[in-house]
Amino acid sequence: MADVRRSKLLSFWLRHAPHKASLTLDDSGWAPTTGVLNALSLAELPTSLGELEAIVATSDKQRFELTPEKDRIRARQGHSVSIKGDWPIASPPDLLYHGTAPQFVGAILREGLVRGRRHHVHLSSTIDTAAAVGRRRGAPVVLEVAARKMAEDEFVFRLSSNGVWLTEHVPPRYLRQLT
Ligand code: HQG
Repeated sequence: MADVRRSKLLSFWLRHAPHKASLTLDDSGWAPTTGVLNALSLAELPTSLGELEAIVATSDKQRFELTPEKDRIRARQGHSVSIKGDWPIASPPDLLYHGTAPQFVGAILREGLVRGRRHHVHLSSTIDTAAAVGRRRGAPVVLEVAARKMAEDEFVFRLSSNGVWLTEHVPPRYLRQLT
């Protein structure tokens, strides 16, 4: 599916490697739409603005957003490149969830959830979504995060506009393995 290829390329460029598409992201992660369309064309995936709008609108996880003027585009979260971001600080529910793979659980329960190359650890508001994230790597393991307790202990949570909860580190004392 060409749209999946386009979507994967957009994720790669807008989260991790804008230089590969000769793009420069601003502090909030925005890139010029014309630059992205040019890069798609150079990647032999010529795309009209209308097609790009459709990819943004139909992305299953609502990964991208366009400005109302459609002159800029960005990934809503998931970056490893250095941007400031403008994800609003938000007050989390009692519990959030993280889906992962069995081989990571030992390390996670020892050192907590770490963000690795990304800006944040990604948490989901439902067990089902967390299980789907974990399933990308095989049989999923779901961890419950005592998010409200963390917030009470001064950990900062942010909420991306596609509903992913973001925080920098979850120490093991706030984690409980569910599956
Ligand atoms: C694991 C997808 C060992 C962590 C999804 C995860 C998500 C540790 C992996 C988004 C660890 C990082 C992000 C520790 C964490 N020791 N392993 N201490 N702490 N890990 O891909 O959360 O389709 O960077 O459990 O839907 O899996 O790309 O993060 O397994 O929202 O839009 O290290 O990516 O969205 O992997 O997924 P990732 P993630 P997209």
